[in-house]
Amino acid sequence: MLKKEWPKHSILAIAIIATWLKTYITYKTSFSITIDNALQEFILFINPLSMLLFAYGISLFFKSEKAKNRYIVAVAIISSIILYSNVAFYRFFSDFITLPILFQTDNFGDLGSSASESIFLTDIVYFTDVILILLAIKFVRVMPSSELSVAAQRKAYFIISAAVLFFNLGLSEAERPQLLTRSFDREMLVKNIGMYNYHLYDIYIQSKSQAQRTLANGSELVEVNNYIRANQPEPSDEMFGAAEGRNLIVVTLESLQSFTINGEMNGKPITPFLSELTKDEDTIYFPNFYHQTGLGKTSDSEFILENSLYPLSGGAVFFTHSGNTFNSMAESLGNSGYHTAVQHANTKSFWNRDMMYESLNIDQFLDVESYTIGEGDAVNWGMKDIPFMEQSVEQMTEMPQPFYTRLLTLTNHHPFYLDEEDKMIEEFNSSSGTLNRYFQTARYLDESIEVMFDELKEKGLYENSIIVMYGDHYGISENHNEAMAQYLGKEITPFESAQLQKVPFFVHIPGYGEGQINKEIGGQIDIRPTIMHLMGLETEKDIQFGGDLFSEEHEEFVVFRDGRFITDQHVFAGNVCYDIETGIETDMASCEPYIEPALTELEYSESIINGDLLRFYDENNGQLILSEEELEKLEKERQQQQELELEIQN
Ligand code: GP9
Ligand code: MN
Repeated sequence: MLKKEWPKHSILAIAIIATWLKTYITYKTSFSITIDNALQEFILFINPLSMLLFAYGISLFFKSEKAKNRYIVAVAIISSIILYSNVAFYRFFSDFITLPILFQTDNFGDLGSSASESIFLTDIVYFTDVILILLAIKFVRVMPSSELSVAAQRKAYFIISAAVLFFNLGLSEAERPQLLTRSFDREMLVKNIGMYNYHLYDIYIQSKSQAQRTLANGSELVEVNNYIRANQPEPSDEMFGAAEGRNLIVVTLESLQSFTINGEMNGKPITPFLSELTKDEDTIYFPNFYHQTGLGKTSDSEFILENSLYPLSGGAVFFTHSGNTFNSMAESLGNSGYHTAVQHANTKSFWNRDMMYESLNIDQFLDVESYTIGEGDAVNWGMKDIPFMEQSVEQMTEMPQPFYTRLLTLTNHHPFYLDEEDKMIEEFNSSSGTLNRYFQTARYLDESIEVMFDELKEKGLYENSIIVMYGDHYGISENHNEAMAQYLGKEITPFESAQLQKVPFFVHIPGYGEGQINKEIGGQIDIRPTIMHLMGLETEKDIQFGGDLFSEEHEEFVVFRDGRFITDQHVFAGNVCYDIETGIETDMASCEPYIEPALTELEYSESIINGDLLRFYDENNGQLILSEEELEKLEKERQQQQELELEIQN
């Protein structure tokens, strides 16, 4: 027993400081959280504090010293378990835990085995604060409590706690505007509001979306349906059915941005094959085409392509809503007699694909198990694209025809590593190794596409197929702006950043003969209607936000997942309106009329996903599936509306 008597709330103070420091040290040692400046470091340092003050502070309401101490130990243990679970999870998945992941553990096929490999005896250090607190309780003698002004002290304590919370939130808001309302990634949240607050926030967001599904009913779809019916462009007569009955091969060009197409690096073409293809008589190439993905990256692009819905603002819809009802392109083609498949040499549970593909009604998923990856066939994330293409085309020869298959490439993926023998051009010479290597992996991806074309021809599949290729999302993030500016020879403004979201989109129809560069401004949301119409399938009854890029009526309005948008004349980015031709800032009034519609589209799409609303829709007849009461209610509303109109007329 220590001789000296310590102030009354010593145990509480020791607990707060111990857990606080432990959390910060864990941030620095067990996660790779990117810190760009001193303010970010400061926010990271203080962010555990607000929650700890509150959680430990509850102990002030306990009368007996014993109960108080027990409670403090309980808080220390629970917070340690939360932190440590994240550490173990991060070792394997480089991500923080989010609720849906906990409920979908069976999707993480490898979770069980990887968990045991991610846990070590020495991890006991993550419980250092618990041990310290137990020691303090045993050895520190605190002054007996005086009943004096306990309530007033408590009040002061919680006012200070609240002040700390608001100080933290204020700094985060300054550092990362709209952190809690706009798109985000988990690292950014942990970095700004801290691990403990992040979990509370996550619980809030997830239970909100669960509640939305439970409370949702078919009548919510009425407004969305009306909006969509009013905005669907008619298919183009000329292109409708241009590829009817053919096999459909869709290739996802991993991380490929449009600047690589017809682009050079140190005098060498980056994508010689694809660049040549833009001039081909059987190819329609869209240079003004944008990705619209969010946190779900590749999986978001797949989601948009299959459904022509926007992905979610928070989290990957492949993870959060894989149980929903969808009306995918695969389902429609399947109903028209197509065999549908995805070919991707990665583990099937990545991005929860195995689950989601069931919901999208994809017949066959050829995952890593279906490929033979020999010596030297893998690099970076897995199987190299060239052997992948060779084996994929071989697999196609086994598929029942006509088939619709999607090939997901992998080599041109961050961090863009490549074996010496596969480097066909030099590295770039900027300060960013990422950008420097990107040119080489993009060049390799290009080569693999040529291999695919050759193989298709050799296997006799080429003539009777249509090949569609699109870039899934950016490869070079804004972290590399300086290097990118060096390459492009211009400063990367928010306008340029938005323009860098352009990804290639190719439609290649062997024998078509009228190939062209089509300057129509469009986005991934338009892929579904465009392809479906080429395949001769009507989409007039489908719930989809995109439009056929070949249609005369197609509207040039591309909404990014984060609310930025492009029109035929303007780019709205960073809350500034730019002229699309010059990139010069213009009057906000020019963008103003589009701000609401952009958000409306995103919100409608979000409500469909969160409410799982397509379960209330029959795409065969375009009818809503409504209950008796909903029908009655709608009928009443309609009558009231009619009466109102009559009154106005009189
Ligand atoms: C992984 C591949 C890459 O299977 O789709 O995913 P990304 O990181 O680009 O979303
Ligand atoms: Mn990707």
